[in-house]
Amino acid sequence: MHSILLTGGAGFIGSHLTRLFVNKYPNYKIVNLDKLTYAGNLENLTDIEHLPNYTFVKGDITDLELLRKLFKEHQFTAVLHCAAESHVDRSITDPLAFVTTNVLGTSSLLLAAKEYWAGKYEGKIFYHISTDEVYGSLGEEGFFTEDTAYDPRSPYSASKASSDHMVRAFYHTYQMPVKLSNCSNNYGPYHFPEKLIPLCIHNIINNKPLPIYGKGENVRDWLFVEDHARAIDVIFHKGKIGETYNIGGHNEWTNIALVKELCRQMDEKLGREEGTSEKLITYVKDRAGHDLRYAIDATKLKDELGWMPSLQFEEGISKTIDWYLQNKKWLDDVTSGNYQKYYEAQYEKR
Ligand code: NAD
Ligand code: TDX
Repeated sequence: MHSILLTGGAGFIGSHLTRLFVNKYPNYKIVNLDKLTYAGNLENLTDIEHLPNYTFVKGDITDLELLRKLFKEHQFTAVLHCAAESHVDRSITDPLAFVTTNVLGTSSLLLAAKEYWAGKYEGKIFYHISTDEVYGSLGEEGFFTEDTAYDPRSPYSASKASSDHMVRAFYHTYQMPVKLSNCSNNYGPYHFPEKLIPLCIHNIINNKPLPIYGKGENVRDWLFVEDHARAIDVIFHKGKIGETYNIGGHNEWTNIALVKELCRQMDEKLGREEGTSEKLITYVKDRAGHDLRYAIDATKLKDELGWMPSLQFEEGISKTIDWYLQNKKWLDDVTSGNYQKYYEAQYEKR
């Protein structure tokens, strides 16, 4: 039995995590605290919002008074901390927004939990969801393990690294019962179309250019989002207090190979002649400080807790494209309004 404060549940990964926990654990009470920034969307949760063990609260994780009030009201026994500013390109334009939410917000949550739990840590969990980007950039060889030294290189990854350090500082200094995981790139339904895969799906549907930064040779390790949520479930329930677990897909793709695979599958699904969508590929100016390669060694998670990815990439990406094709209204809704301004500022001037 848990009463859980889940932050950022209206975002991409948070909505999958909320859905998994609310459905799988009817005895748990899940309170989703989300500020509903451009990335938060309650449409992501319409299938579970009526369930009796789910409550939504609109609010900011930097609001310590609100956090104190919520801890008292709901007597939380656990925190699943997913809320963040998450897009590298936006962090290059507006780094302070990332420091505020990712560093100050995480520290405020830690403080509120520490005050409310007041040293009575039996059965309590503060789970911090983080990224592989904190480890920096790999060359052509090697993998990130849990012991790889931190070397963040973008304002986004530096803010996530800072938040990881604060979580570990609360463990060592105050014995806060923390767990952390660092995951590779996720993909799947409800992914906001500022990120590579949903952006390209959106642009292929609309016959718009597919912007590839630099030469498209950067490598990412892609994991289906539901597999990430399953890994968090396993670590939440079976992982050791004070430990970090890397989560990855064993699934490395250069950006250009990935986009060509998207084009191939979408031509087939849209009944377009083979090669039609590839013509939309457009090389644009590289991202500043663009990390070359991320790749996760998830051996610890497999050996200690038995988790492995369940989906092969070709199957996962096919499911993802189908979801976007069947949910054009979701895509149209999130790409109207402010999205247009973002898109123009990010791409038109390149
Ligand atoms: P997202 O941008 O889709 O969602 C973030 C959510 O947090 C949104 O619902 C937003 O409204 C909310 N939020 C933002 N600022 C807030 C604030 N101050 N207070 C309350 N809520 C706020 O992000 P995502 O891609 O789902 O990532 C979720 C977490 O997983 C992040 O911590 C991210 O660093 C981590 N992560 C993401 C990936 C990935 O590939 N997307 C990979 C590894 C780790
Ligand atoms: O238009 C684009 N063109 C392009 O070539 C975009 C948006 C991206 N790219 C490249 C940059 C990266 O090499 O594609 C790759 C993937 O880019 P993103 O989807 O922006 O993801 P990335 O920068 O790798 O970071 C993601 O993974 C780790 C998430 O956004 C983070 O939240 C997560 O922590």
